[in-house]
Amino acid sequence: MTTFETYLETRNGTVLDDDLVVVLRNIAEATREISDNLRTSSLDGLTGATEITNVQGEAQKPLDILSNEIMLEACRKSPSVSFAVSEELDSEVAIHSDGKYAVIFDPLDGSSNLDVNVTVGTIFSVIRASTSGEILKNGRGQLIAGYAAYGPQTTLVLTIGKGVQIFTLSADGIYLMTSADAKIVPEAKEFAINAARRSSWDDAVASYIEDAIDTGHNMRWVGSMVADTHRIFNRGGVFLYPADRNKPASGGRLRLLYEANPIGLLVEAAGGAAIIGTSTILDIEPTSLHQRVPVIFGSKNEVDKISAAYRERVLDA
Ligand code: P6P
Repeated sequence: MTTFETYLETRNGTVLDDDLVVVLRNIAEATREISDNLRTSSLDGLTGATEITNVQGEAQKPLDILSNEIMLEACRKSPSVSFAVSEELDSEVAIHSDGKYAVIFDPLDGSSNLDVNVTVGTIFSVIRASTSGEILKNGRGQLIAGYAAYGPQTTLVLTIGKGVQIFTLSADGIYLMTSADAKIVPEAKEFAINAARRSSWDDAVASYIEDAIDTGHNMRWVGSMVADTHRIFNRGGVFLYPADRNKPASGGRLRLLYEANPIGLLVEAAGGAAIIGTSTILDIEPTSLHQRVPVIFGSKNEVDKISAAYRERVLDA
């Protein structure tokens, strides 16, 4: 099996520059360290919540803080990193004044699942940015995007510009390639949505879900986007976190820069689709670091049905 180090040496046939190889190696090392800390968190007093509320208005978990620090350390160890943007921090953090890449991440997504031992993940994205003014660029400017899923296995899923590769962490702490070119099947009969929020769905989503149920689709909702995403990579399906029709200005729950964009790039690189409605996630021009957007992604044929439903409503309006 190909090791992650061999993958870095060959760059998977892309032109990834040496500086980005260093960044990616340090991010992968950070995910290994986060994985190690998760495995014994109940033994190390790293469960529960702190008294600290983050910029999202959420109570930080000890592992949120620890994972954030581990990712920041990965950035500091990478001389070419100019800034770090984290879900846990109000604004970008200056790392190296002569850096040319920004690392954007959600250090521990789904952390509300930690105490119940459900899969959580780290989501990351790397863009070219020498100044803070260059950070807000659309998702098609991402040079690297990926996530680590901390579940029964620890898996690293990433794209460096040529398809999607999946690595599994071995017992001795080495990422081994388990898929050289992961694809999302275009058809699937499974959707992921929080059905408790049905009253907030717009008509396009409501009609898609109603049709899906009528045609025998199954539902899965983990409450951890990385876990739902990894299932879609494994067997297809569609994930929906639409905007609240009663609070359209809220944009939805998920964040553009460090959740929707990296997942969107991975999904498109694997032959899937990722939209907010009638437009694609990767073409949204960001206006703020913690901007929230509606998120619908997965099997292309399913996402196309939803996009068509949105277009119909725009035409009917
Ligand atoms: P809800 C986790 O907090 C998260 O950001 C995603 O990982 C997950 O898909 C979603 O929120 C769950 O949201 O409203 O079902 O709790």
